[in-house]
Amino acid sequence: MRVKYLKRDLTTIRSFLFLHRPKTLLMDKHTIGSTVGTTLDRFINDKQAEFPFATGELSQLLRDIALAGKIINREVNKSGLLDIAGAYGATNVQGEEQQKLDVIADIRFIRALKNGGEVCAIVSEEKDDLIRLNANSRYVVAMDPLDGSSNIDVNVSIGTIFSIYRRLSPIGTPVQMEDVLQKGDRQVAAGYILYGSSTMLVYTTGHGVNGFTFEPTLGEFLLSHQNMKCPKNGNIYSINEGSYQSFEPSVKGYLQYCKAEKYSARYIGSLVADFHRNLLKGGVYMYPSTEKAPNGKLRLMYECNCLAFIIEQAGGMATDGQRRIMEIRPTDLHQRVPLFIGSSDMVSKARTFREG
Ligand code: AHM
Ligand code: MG
Repeated sequence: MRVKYLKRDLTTIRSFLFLHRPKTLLMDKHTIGSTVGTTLDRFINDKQAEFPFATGELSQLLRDIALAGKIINREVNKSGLLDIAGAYGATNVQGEEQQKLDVIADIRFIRALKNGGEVCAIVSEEKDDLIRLNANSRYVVAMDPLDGSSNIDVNVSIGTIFSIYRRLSPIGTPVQMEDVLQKGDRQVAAGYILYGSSTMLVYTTGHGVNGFTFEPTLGEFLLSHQNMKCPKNGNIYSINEGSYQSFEPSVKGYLQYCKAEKYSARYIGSLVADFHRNLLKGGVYMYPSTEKAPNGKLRLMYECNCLAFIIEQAGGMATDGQRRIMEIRPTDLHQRVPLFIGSSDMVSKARTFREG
């Protein structure tokens, strides 16, 4: 009898304790009410306030580029569903087959920059000649609207690359070639948009590098990678080793070194994606001269200079195997140069093989 009462009491106590247990929340209030973070627009505005004589034109231009990036992101994301993947049926000035999305991205970018009104001229990978826009504007843009586009059909990451220069000739006069053919160290801003597992915009105005991830439901780029730094050293090398036989002895020598060091080989064949990975993890990307491409494949004005500016701002290095990329004076809109870019120790090491 006593045991029975005891059991009943215990049950009552347990029920009491259960009902009055301290409440544990499934999510703490910081997580549930966390802020969305800094939007790209807000970040650009805040940074502009740091320059006392800024006119807001560069900020507007960066916003125009971000808008074009959002539109291209939309097109890229549905490319498997619509008839916009695959070859366009024409070749560009470098004799490369254009993809439909190359052409779409080019049109979208030029339109966004034209409507924005802050640009006097554009150099595009997809256009033979200079595109002249508003002569009353201050800025020149060099861009590859969609890099790595041979990867579109197979759903692999691709990117947009851009460089911004301030014109040298007076505003209101026709744009001159000297406004456009400036060395990379004259860039006022540069960046890329990576259409990857998420879409990211990374840019610099010469005060460090910041990365923004696209939040599709808000339609905003949000600050996700503040003050990005490239590790000084790494263990990833990225190169199209299929062309090994035609590499210079110095490049072959460095590749032997990478293997002896047991580095990992990673090559997507999409410059922005390969560059982005190496920027975050540490590594070196190389496109040296080959038999097929004696000056390398990549273009100085809208592929190499832009990424060189970003990597230097992140503490890394970019050379053509010997010279600093940003000190090479362009003589042609579509000029090619070999590229060695990434962690400073790795790019320096590659150079030592050339020096013997
Ligand atoms: P593209 O501008 O025609 O897309 O060519 C540039 C691309 C880079 O993204 C990539 O790193 C390189 O070409 C790959 O070239 P390869 O296939 O010769 O390795
Ligand atoms: Mg390209």
